[in-house]
Amino acid sequence: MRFSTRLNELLRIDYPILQGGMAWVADAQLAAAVSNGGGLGIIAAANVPPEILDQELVKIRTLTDKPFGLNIMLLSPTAEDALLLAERHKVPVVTTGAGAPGKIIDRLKPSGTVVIPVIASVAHAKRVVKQGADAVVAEGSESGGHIGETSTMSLVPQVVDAVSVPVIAAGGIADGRGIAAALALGAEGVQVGTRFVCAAECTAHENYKEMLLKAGDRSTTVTGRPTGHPVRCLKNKLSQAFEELERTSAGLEEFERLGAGRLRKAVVEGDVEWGSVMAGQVAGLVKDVKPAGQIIEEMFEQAREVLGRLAR
Ligand code: TUI
Repeated sequence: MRFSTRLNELLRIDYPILQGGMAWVADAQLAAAVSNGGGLGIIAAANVPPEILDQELVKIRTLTDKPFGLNIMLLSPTAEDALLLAERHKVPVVTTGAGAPGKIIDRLKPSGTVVIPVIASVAHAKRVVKQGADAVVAEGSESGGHIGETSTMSLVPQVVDAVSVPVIAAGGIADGRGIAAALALGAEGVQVGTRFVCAAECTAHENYKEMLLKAGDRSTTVTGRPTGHPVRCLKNKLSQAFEELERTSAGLEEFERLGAGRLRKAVVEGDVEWGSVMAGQVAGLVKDVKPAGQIIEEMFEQAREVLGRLAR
């Protein structure tokens, strides 16, 4: 059953849920499964070579006729290529992360592309809305991957008070209770990453999924703070090596050398000891692998139950 906020109209979806643009994880297969399940599936451009991303954008149209998105990671050297591909393929929705999306908004808005920056502070939210963003994802520090400093519980209501476009809450949401909480904070939708890594359609390595299924409430840590790009991931040998670098106040080159290629190593090769197993603090809530459509249905069913109980 449909669950409606302003986002449903903006994105032409049945459930106000976006799948996070997870580098190496969010491909056409996962994104199509989420879109077919009534949410907004998102392909991650990340550092994907343009010719491969081009193929993914062709592929998703063969897998779904529903709207979908492309996430452009602004730190990436391939961000400009991703922007060109978004234009060429007339991607309905573009989300951005890890930087200032002014240029992306300028280039994509005239053609009617919905642009939704992921932000981690009130100042950044205000700036992108002034630049023409259609909505914002307010991403709290519970999230996996590259994070800001403020938790979802504190960030979302402050962003809601600061802007008039729809706010999508991200970070710490893996079930219907999280959706209900996000709505209570004033969000009109949610973005979910970690839970969808254990979608049946997700092509991440089995070892990555296994490690997530075994994770608990204290399984994640944040590495790389000295680089200015802190990253939340599951604790393993790599995160311990990063902690050692921090203790010895190593130079930035040493962080870069240790970090290079680590996400691919975990997601594609399944090296969950020495790869970067990015995941949010809700890792401990992920207990099974099931189809993305079922994950969405069950999340909104539970949200409805919780909201009904609270209303009584
Ligand atoms: O971007 C993400 N999450 C990511 S990107 C990523 S790949 C990566 N790997 C290693 C190092 C860095 C990235 C894995 N996960 N989320 C969106 C997000 N954006 N989180 C935080 C921000 C952010 C931070 C600072 C956005 C803007 C910003 O400052 C821009 C400004 O102009 O103030």
